[in-house]
Amino acid sequence: MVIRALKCFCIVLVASFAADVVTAKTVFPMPRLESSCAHTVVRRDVTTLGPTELQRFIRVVREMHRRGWMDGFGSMHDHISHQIHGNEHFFAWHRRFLRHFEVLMQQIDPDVVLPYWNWGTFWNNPLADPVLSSAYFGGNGRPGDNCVIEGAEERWGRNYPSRNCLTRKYRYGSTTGAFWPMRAVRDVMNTAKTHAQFRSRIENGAHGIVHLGLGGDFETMWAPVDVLFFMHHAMIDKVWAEWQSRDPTRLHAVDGYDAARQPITAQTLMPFYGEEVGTALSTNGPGYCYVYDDVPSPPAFRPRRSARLAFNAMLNDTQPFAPLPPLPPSPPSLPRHAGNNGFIRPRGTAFYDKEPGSEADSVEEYEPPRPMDVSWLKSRNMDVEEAQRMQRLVDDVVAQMNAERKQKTEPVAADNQQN
Ligand SMILES: [Cu+2]
Repeated sequence: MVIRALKCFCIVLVASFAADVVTAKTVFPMPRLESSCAHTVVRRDVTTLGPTELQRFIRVVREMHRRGWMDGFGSMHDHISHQIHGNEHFFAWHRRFLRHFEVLMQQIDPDVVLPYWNWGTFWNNPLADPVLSSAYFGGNGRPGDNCVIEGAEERWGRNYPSRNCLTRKYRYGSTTGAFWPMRAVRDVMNTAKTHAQFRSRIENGAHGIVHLGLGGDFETMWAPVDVLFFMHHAMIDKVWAEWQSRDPTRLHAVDGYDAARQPITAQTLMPFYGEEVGTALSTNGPGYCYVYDDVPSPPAFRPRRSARLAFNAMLNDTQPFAPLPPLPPSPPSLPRHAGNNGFIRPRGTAFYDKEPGSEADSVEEYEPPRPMDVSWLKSRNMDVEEAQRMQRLVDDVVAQMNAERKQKTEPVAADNQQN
């Protein structure tokens, strides 16, 4: 009876939770990470989840929302935003943040894994992206109040930074504008040599354009109130993991600076979590324990003793909620798919059968993403010059893609003339 009353009290506390990370600490769980990996899971493209898997994922995030945890993530991210953006904490800190989210998901359903949103698939026409449809996470907010009223987050409210509905407000009214094609992202992967270069180019390019394009809460520092934030950042994390996979030293060392212009090393502590940056450099390092479906897995990781000790921090392990009743098990994933370079491939019927490029190929010419507004870049403390350099890069890559498409059709015309 007493326990029951306490539980109710917690829920009331969560429901009235607002605007303060100190409040968040008492009701928002911050479990420690495990010091090893019992097993390693595969993060997959959300559109390759089967219907049952997708339903389980949606069920879990709805429960997280009900418990007020999305407000906790939004508040936390907003409170330390200047420490984790625009400097070399960006990648490692967000990897830790996503893992925090995933661990809380697994407190509700241990078999659910965070999927990623591959905005590269429909970069040229995000309106056709199933992830932004009512079958997944919904698209634009409705006219007038910008509330999201379709998809997994249909009619969600939020309590941070104020009581309102969850909003999105597409950059051009009814459209987001284009995102980055993967070819331009790979161009950055191929040319960035240091962590600092890579971080700055990704953060001020492919990463920013998605936040700005979706608008509403998504373009603010409390964007983590929207689950799509975690799926967008899982994609960014995957891009980092792919860049890391090209040079094993990137799994052990970082370079660059923090917000106070102090050098960052693998021993620097991450803001808020208080764990060493080095502990977040490998996706399947202790406490992280995941790989991406189309990125080569980092080698198995043996923690140094000091790394193990670094999982400390002012974290508590409150679990004030009763577990949900069990769900039917997901269909198992195929271990390996022949002819796929040994990458782990999802199995099963995808909820949505994507045909990569089919949408984009029907248009005359690809349009590159439009430049991000200087005022928005400045309001988010982003690097205006880097964003402009990235704009030139993506413009060039898209122009090249258009030229190649023209070439593909022109030889046919030449042949016809000869006949
Ligand atoms: Cu962020």
